Amino acid sequence: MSGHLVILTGAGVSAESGLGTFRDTDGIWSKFDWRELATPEAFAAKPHEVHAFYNARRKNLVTARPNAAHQALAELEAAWIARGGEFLLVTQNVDNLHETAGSERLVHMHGELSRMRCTNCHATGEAPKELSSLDTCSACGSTGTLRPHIVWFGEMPLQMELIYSQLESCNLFVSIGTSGTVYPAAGFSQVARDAGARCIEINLEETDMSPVFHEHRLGKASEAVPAFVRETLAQS
Ligand code: BV8
Repeated sequence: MSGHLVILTGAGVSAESGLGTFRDTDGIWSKFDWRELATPEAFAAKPHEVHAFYNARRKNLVTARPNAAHQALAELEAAWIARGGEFLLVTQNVDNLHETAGSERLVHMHGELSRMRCTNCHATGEAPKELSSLDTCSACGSTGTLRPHIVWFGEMPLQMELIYSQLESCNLFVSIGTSGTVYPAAGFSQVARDAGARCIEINLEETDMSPVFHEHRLGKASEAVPAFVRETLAQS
């Protein structure tokens, strides 16, 4: 077992850590309208409401802990690299549970709840508990230019060149806990499959992207991911 492994995670991997998913029955977008809170237009129109939405979600990070799925993925990364393999974990999640569990080869393609960005000088930094439009950027001194370092709808996700180069050269692609609804992430499985990778989907239920995958493992991430990692590492 080695080769080039790319993993994509979504909100389902953090569900059992108590952080909400987006499109499940009681998901975040069933309570909030993403058009009003997760677009640059919304931030321009109502910065206070958007800051409040992200400040409330950032607060949840204080008590959230990685679950067995996050731990297993960190172990997989260490073992895979120790055996000479190539590894990248791409997450759509904006929480910090993968890095807290020890994942290092990690890309947050939709940004990070714990960080902020200045729209004037583009410097990023650790966000305070309560970020607001009254705050001043410590890098350039401008006030009212700090925003959550989050990729909103209509904005280009981060590190896309790196992600596509990894997808086009991997031989194993594993998608975990994502509904496969949001692009470009939803298209990653097809890119990997077209490049000849074996594609595995681990999720609570089938998704719109399920037909693209060679193998499906239905179950809760905290159970299905550790089982997958054990099996994968046993195929030494
Ligand atoms: C872009 C940050 C172009 C915010 C997010 C029509 C209109 C408008 C836009 C579009 C459109 N058609 C296409 C688009 C583009 C749009 C898009 O795809 N929209 C969708 C809704 C159709 N995409 C974009 O706008 C992207 N940007 O296209 O830019 C561009 C081009 C050039 C130049 C500039 C720009 C940007 C997308 C990023 C948006 N930001 N989040 C925030 O977090 O507040 S998206 C949001 O959805 C989250 O980031 C989340 O990560 C992401 C995906 O959701 P999932 O992680 O999959 O979560 P979900 O709840 O959906 O599913 C959870 C799954 O887990 C379920 O399947 C469930 O069964 C499973 N599960 C639950 N519990 C468990 C479990 N599995 C295992 N175990 C469990 N215990």
